[in-house]
Amino acid sequence: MKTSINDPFFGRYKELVRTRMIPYQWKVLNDDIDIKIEKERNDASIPSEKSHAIENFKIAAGRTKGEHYGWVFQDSDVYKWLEAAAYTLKDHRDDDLKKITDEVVDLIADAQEKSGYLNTYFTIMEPDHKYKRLGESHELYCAGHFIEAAVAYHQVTGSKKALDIAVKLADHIDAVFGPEDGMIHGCDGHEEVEIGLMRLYHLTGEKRYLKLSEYFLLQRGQDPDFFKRQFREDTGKPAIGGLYNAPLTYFQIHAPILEQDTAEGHAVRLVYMCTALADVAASTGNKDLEAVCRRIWRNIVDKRMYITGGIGSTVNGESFTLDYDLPNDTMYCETCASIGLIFFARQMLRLGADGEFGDVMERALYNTALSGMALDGRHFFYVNPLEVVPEKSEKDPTKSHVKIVRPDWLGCACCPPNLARLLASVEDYIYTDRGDSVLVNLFIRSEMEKEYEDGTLTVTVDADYPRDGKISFAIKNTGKKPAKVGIRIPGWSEDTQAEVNGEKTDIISVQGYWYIEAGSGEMNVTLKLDMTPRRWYANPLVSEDVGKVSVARGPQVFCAEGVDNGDNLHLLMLPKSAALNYSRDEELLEGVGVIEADGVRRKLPANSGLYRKADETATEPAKIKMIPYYAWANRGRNEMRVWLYEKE
Ligand code: FUB
Ligand code: ZN
Repeated sequence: MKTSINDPFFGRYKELVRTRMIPYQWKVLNDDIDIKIEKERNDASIPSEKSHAIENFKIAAGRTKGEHYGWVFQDSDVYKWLEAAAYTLKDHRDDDLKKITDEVVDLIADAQEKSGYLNTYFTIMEPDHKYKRLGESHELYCAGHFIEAAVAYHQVTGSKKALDIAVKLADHIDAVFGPEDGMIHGCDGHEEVEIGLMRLYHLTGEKRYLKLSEYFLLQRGQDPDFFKRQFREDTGKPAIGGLYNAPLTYFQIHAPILEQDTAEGHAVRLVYMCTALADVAASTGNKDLEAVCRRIWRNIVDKRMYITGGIGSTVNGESFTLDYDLPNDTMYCETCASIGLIFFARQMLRLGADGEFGDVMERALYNTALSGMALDGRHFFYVNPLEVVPEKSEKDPTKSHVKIVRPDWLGCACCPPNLARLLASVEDYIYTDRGDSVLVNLFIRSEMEKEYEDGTLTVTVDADYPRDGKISFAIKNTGKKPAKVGIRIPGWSEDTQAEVNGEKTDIISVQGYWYIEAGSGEMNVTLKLDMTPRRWYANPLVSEDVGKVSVARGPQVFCAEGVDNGDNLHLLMLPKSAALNYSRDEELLEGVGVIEADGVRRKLPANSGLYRKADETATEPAKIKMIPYYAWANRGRNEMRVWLYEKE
């Protein structure tokens, strides 16, 4: 299946990745730009003086001398950047960038040890402690990111060198880890290598990589004391303070993976684990693994996901907490976690054609993932709140992780290059090839081509989405056998209209997809999604959202900002009956939809005392103006709120 895009909305993002993110991040990784690197929360131990990521490789490669600097997983910033650059090169020939990326691959090759081992921290700082503190070491996590980058780079450029490093690394890991005597019976504290190994398996067809990925997954929870035992026994110095004491749930090792039912622990780890699990399940047909994916998926979507597609309710361990615990102002909602949820949804679509997977993918993509970056492509959120009062972030230590505006860069820079690689490859999420059918999951102007039986199936999507809900599909089948194209009918669209070859048609949706039989020749399908702005309410068990309402149009959740509505957004109320008026403002925030409503604002009482016997509920009219959530915090220091109080 070949896919290309030419989309007004994501086209801008892809250009931003190519022209801004890639060059900017390259400079940051080389410490070649004067920026302020912020700690992601108040914690003196966070390394935030510089990135040093490329320098670490130079030292490990023996090209320069010095010490490793940064997080123990700093290498992964380079790998994710390389992967993003690879996707960019697929769209655009760029000899200068290709020269840089080839040199990066050379540098990584030089940093790789003869055995195949690759990790600058341990090569430089603790060569005798490799794989001895897997709970914190991120050695396999980094390996997974390199393998992902190498597969992408090889696929785009044909680079044999990148692939050779990856194969050597994977073979080395395969020789060290496994159930046999004399091998390490363990896994990494942070899932990721499982994803990389599956990508290498898909590229090479080498079953050992699939087996190893499956081994690491099934190893989770088999020996719950493994990480702590390693910590106790190793004489090296801990690289990440506090991980020693992390609960078993943090690493998803509290129970054997086949017995896990709920989304527990560190959110990015959990969704990376599920991504690999769903991939292995889809690739092997293992129903037990599939059942775990489905159970954890249900738990996330029904009880632990924000309306913005954010996940992770607490800064403590960057983790899930409990069902319906979705605080709006102390949450985590890490950008990487929503990116991981998108990865997970994509793999779930291989396990079953269920529109909910597409709905969640779209929710996370258009809201929290995009909110992770400023419109200029050079500032990034790690944490994506649903409610911000700047002074509280500045003065309340429990909210130090809730940034008010996106920093230039972060001490822990996992999110910016992760977002770059997602956006640079967004076309890979639009379609799912299910063998007997092709699903269209996202409404992005694009073209998909697939060799099909005795001909070619082409689907061309024309859309200006999410600005407009009209989507046209030109389906061409040059073969004789009819092809099946499943178009996602979003759960949020209340009144969806359709035409086939100009004739109004009823939509028969099977689990959220409408299947079109495309015989030999060409046909045109038009979908009109209901883009009416709508109110959304949370399950009343979400205590934080009781009495509150949020507003969305299509896939986009909207929010109110202080710059449009004044401070003290908690005094603002959206009446149940107020019309939600939508318009476009091309001058605002690079062109956004705006929703306005006649609201009210609680008046402040004349007596400024803190407590009173009678509630003074006097209100005054107030115009409410809302913008898409992803675009918030692009106009300076500012209050923001997704959930507004509702007035009867
Ligand atoms: O541990 C590596 C990355 O750093 C995680 O994925 C993020 O959540 C951050 O903790
Ligand atoms: Zn991140």
